[in-house]
Amino acid sequence: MDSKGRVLDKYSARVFKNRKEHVLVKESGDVPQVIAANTRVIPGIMTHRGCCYAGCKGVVLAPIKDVAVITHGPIGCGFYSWGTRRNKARPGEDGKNFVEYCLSTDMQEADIVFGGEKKLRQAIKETVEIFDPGMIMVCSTCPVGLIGDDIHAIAAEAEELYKRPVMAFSCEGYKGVSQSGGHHIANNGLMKRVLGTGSGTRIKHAINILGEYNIGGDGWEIGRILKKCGYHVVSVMTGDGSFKEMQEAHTAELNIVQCHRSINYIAEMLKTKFGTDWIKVNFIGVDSTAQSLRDMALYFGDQELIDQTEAVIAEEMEEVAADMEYYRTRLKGKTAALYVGGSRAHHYQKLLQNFGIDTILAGYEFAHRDDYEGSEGKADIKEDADSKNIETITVNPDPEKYHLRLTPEQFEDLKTRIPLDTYSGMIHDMKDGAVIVDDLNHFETEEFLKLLKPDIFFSGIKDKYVAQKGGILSRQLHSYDYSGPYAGFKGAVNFGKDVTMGIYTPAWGFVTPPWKHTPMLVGTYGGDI
Ligand code: CFM
Repeated sequence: MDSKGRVLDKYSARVFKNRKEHVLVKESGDVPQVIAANTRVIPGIMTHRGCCYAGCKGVVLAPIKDVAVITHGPIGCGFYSWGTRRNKARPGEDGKNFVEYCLSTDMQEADIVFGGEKKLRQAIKETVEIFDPGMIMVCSTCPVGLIGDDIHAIAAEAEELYKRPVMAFSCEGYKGVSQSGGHHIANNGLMKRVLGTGSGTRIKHAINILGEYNIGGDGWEIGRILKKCGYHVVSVMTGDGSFKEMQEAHTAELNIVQCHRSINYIAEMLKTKFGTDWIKVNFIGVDSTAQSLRDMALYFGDQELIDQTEAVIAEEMEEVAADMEYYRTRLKGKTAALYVGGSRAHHYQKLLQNFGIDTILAGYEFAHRDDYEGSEGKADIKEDADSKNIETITVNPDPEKYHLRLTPEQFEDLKTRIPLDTYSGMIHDMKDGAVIVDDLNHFETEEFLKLLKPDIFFSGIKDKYVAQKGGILSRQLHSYDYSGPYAGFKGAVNFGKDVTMGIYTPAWGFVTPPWKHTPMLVGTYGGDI
């Protein structure tokens, strides 16, 4: 029996029937493999997923530094979405940076019984008086949807009163099956009210960076490289982002997409509305960074830009070559398992390859089939009740701002050479025999780790200690364990250094758990025997 069979064998027939569709062993050959994804977790299974509010407020909206985001709900949701993600930001043009604040209506029992609208009005008023932000966003948590507070009406009223945009997001935690629904809701809101609403006109070699959240400073490092190549970055969505910059998103000639899962909706809607093409990039790993830069230059087809790109790649590669080689000698031949949200389990495989580390298991928490199977997989995704629960908005070409950069012939030609308007997915890049797991749960994590014995398990705070206490090195790919940046050329060296330090300091492997030598349970019988 293979590892998949051995792990799933312990399930009851019903659970087995469900989970077997979410686990694949990569097969050789070109036959596309299908995986079940973006479906409900079976009740009772310990999943590592988050909620819709986490995806909307925590992931997409919170990094926008010049917007004050108010969590309408009991304080716990606000607290747990406060600073737990390392999306760093510097004050913007107006000198403001709300990223480090946690604004919440702190709903109490009386508000649940009698309604929380009064409190929300008051919270918006205080936000205006204390912070005077250029824009306010309100995000709902579960009870708000249950009791029916009309946050959209209150936002419209406040907008009128305070003469500034106030947007509301109905992103109650229970909507959809994971945080992925929240990404979609946030994308819809930004598209409706923010993106491309400015008055600027197209700028040469201007780009938007989509799906880059500046975790550990990644976005800053990517921005540094892009500027050196000669690009003008109009806006970043949304790491260290600014709503004012996003309003000018239509002035870009190209959109580059780092995290496909969280923002593919915007990439496609910007294409429909403004005609802006998008390409899939990956700035994690030195070779993939170089490839992404080359793809971008090829899109523009400008010789000066192509030459400058090559010069930047040569210079940056040269700078990191000795360190990369050193860490490669220390890490070559090691194996890794990766389990992260919806894109990093793919992106980081490229960086691991730079050090000769093999990925033997990879999985996403909440990705959809196209993130595994590639854009082709999207064609036969069937809508279910949960996905229909998330609004899909329709956008139309903007009569004034719509502009196609390429002729249809140029587009078709480039499509064969660069990832234009398409994403190839994770499965495509995995080795034969590697295991791919969707929504890897706590039980399966423990079992797969015991069976496959990777040298490193890359995951997050919820699952990290299970591995670590089992003697397997664990590094967090969400927060980078407070290190970083890991993106680009220099980031790759930081990553190599951190992993090398971890591997050669196998502290947890030296610990003998107390139950190995001391009985853990001591007790007496109570009552009459
Ligand atoms: Fe995209 Fe992200 Fe990810 Fe994601 Fe996330 Fe994140 Fe992530 Mo944590 S947007 S899908 S919802 S790359 S917070 S910056 S690390 S799970 S793999």
